[in-house]
Amino acid sequence: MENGVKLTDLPSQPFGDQQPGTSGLRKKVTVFQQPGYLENFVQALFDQLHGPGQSAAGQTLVLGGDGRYYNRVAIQTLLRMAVARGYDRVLVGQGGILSTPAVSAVIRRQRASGGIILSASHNPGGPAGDFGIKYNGANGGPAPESLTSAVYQRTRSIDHYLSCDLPAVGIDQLGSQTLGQTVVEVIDPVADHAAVLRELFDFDAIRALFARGFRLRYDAMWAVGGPYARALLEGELGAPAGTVVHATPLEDFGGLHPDPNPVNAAELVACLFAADGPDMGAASDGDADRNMVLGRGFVVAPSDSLAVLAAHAHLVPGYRQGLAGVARSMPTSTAVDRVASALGIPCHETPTGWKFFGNLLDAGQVTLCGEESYGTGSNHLREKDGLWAVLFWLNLVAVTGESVEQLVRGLWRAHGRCVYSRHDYEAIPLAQAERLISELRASLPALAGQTIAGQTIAWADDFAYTDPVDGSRSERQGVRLVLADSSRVVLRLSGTGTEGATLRVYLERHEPDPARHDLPLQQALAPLAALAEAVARICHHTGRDQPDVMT
Ligand code: G16
Repeated sequence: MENGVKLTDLPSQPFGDQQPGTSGLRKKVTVFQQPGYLENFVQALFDQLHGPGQSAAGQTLVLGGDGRYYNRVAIQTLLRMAVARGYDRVLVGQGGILSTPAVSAVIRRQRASGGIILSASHNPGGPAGDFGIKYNGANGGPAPESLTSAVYQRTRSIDHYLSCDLPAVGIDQLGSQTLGQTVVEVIDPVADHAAVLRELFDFDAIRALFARGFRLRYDAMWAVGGPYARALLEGELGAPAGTVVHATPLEDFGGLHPDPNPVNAAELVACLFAADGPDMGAASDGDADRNMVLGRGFVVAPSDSLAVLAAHAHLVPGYRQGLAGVARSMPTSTAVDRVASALGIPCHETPTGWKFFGNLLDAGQVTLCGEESYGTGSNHLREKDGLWAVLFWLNLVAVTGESVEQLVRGLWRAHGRCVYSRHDYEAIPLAQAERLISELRASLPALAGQTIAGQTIAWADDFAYTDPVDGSRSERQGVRLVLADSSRVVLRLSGTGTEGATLRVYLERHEPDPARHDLPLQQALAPLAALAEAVARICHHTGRDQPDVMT
């Protein structure tokens, strides 16, 4: 065929489940290594975007990933398929590297038609680890559910894919090459993202902060955030060399779990709690969209982080005009709701998954958004953005003269503390998890008014969301048990795991009394944990009497 374009048959048995989860298709590397597996998904995606077998002429595709094992192989597969489809341009990050926020930045600044992100986010990498693929549209944000489910349907019916014979395409040197109808451009992974961030923050104030001796430790967790953080923090803002640690993206993330929470980033936490530790700590995940922020001897809860950023946004150049509104995922604590109500701006509650913020951001209804799962972002992109959050905190520390801890304590003083914790039960056999959730759902209608484990439930439901912009409806997004004083327990199954099911139990209680703000977290939340156990019978269904992770 023309330009070496060829049709290759796919195995006659459809691949197992290629249904995307909360954030794209995530599976073990070994699943992706099956011949035709990645091709099947990409063919279905391209068919859905351009019409079955139709050309992508006139379109620009952005391509990159977090550098994990299989990234380079997958990039070559995708280049062959994109060239065969006749894309005008493919912009690929040098070395196959682009963080998730960087893909969003490149799509928007280069006016691309969309982008493909190769990442399993915070999941471990390496030959025995996870891999993933996700499509973002022209707004720079994750594809909506309507597209991902259409792609999934198509993965089940196609029997061939379109590719072409190409020698391995060089992706390590910047520059352009023409392959068939397509110009493949190897781009600097950092440039567009850095340009977006430069427009938002007071770099002079942050530079002056570092010049005064302020010490930051940024742990990139051997993942893709390293090059971005180094370029801006050490390269432009004058932070001393060595501020960014674990900065080189490794294919297996050094064998660690690149998920920035106090459990996985224990070394960073220890540094911040050591005598003479740095003033601030931060970490980002595998694809650098998540962030964790710490003060000296102080861990900032993600829900509090969102609330602090919202409360002080007017102090940052990019948000000087104020916020149109804020949004949080349903399980995220209500700290930001309290700030929004004080500011007199709307606060939207969406299902878990960044894609649900997209319409609100596009319609100008919200400026900042965030999630309990260590994600924060704004209308500057359509992805959460780890480095953005760290720069926001640095900007606030620089212009208020307050420490990270003082900023959070200020939030608690003004609005009370939303005492909050998430309990994860990992790798539960699927059938057990499904039985637990279906029994829980069945029990919901009878729960209101009942006193269980000493707690009286005011109301209970399974969260459903109607998108205010396009009217689309998402049901069964998490069970909520709410008490009269607004304390709540939320239970849902994770959409990002690759082994069995992960049950997440979110506990929240509002504490107005400053004298009680420092009570040990799990102790303060123990009555709610007992309620979760009594209602959902976690131990009965799973045999577990303790969560695997508490954050
Ligand atoms: C993804 C989504 C996030 C969401 C998280 C939830 O994060 O992008 O918006 O909060 O999943 O994960 P789970 O369903 O496991 O609770 P990421 O960073 O994995 O892309």
